[in-house]
Amino acid sequence: MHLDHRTADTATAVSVPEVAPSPIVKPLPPDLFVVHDGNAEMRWESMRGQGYHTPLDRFFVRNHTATPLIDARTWRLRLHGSGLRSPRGLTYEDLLALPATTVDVAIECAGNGRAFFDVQQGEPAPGIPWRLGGIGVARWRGVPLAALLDLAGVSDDAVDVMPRGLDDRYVEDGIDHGHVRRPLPIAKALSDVLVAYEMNGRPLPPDHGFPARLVVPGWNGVAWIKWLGDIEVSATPLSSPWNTYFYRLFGPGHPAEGSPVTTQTIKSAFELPWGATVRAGRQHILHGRSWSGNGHIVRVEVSVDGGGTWIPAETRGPRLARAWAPWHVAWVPARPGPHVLMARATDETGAVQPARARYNTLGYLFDGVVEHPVTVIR
Ligand SMILES: Nc1nc2c(c(=O)[nH]1)N[C@H]1C(S)=C(S)[C@@H](COP(=O)(O)O)O[C@H]1N2
Ligand SMILES: [Mo]
Repeated sequence: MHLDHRTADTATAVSVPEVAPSPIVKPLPPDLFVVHDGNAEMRWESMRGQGYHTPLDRFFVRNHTATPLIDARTWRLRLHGSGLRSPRGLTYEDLLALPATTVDVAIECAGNGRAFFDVQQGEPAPGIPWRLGGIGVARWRGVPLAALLDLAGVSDDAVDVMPRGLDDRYVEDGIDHGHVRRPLPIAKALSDVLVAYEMNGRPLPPDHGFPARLVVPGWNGVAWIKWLGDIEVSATPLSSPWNTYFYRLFGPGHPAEGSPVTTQTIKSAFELPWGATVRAGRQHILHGRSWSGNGHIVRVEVSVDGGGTWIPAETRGPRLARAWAPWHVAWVPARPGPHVLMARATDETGAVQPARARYNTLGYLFDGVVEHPVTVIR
């Protein structure tokens, strides 16, 4: 393997990525997605009958600007900063030639579930009004970040690691926040983070970060920088708008300066259309999945009477920590009319989904029990 020893300056001369004609490259058929401007939410009914992983054709997309089309032949990943003794650049071939690891983990946007702060709690928050489809589980393959930093001579005094994307600079309300980037503490960076180039056995699709993205198990989606261009390793603390302002919890019960969102929270979803129609007097098997950033799911209960009584659901298949636990429960609806279905999960730390989520001004980490409307017909 020939590692590229070009310095930071010459390595920035890589060609500027092309921008695709639409913000998201892959097709977004309405039976698989709800589109929110340049972002696409998976419809949960599209997971019905699927295996453990989310197929790529229905995997949610969250872009601050638009998917860039990057040429792997000219692409370089630049490792630089005061915390490295031998900064270097890697080509796509270099990356593929290094020993790789595979993990099955979920990526979830911190704003997943935000719509329910408004519709269930009367506490609207700005941002993409995701219901529960801002999550997916994939099999990711890539090189441990620890191995790359080792090659670049990470020093003992390194404290923060800042990956940065090659997509356009993010401009909001006339403020240019620069390229999407967010620091990770060195301890997390050296533990289980991957520089991934494969998703479900395929090269990363353009919308999910081709040629390489970060995989940060258990941490919220924004830490998983797509279209990696460079990674700065610093001996002094780093910050970006994505950890000082965006993706911070502000509001009652939170510190005045806010606290950064790192791990994800606990949630459950039914693999049913929103407002599904079901027939009375016959048995239905309700399927769903629950997940938590804290660890694996130990219990799921379902209510078909708006929270009056709870029935234990049966989990099937794996229920990996940092991915999800598929489950099902039988239901024979007796009475026609509108019904509310609820699912409530408990994880290995004992965390249970509350009836009401704790509000924060930017609407992150909704963990409340979601009221899923269905109509029972004769
Ligand atoms: N470079 C870059 N990386 C990014 C983003 C982005 O806009 N640009 N969005 C982040 C956010 S907020 C999320 S939730 C995830 C979404 O990953 P996906 O589109 O592959 O599902 O990517 C993260 N990485
Ligand atoms: Mo996100």
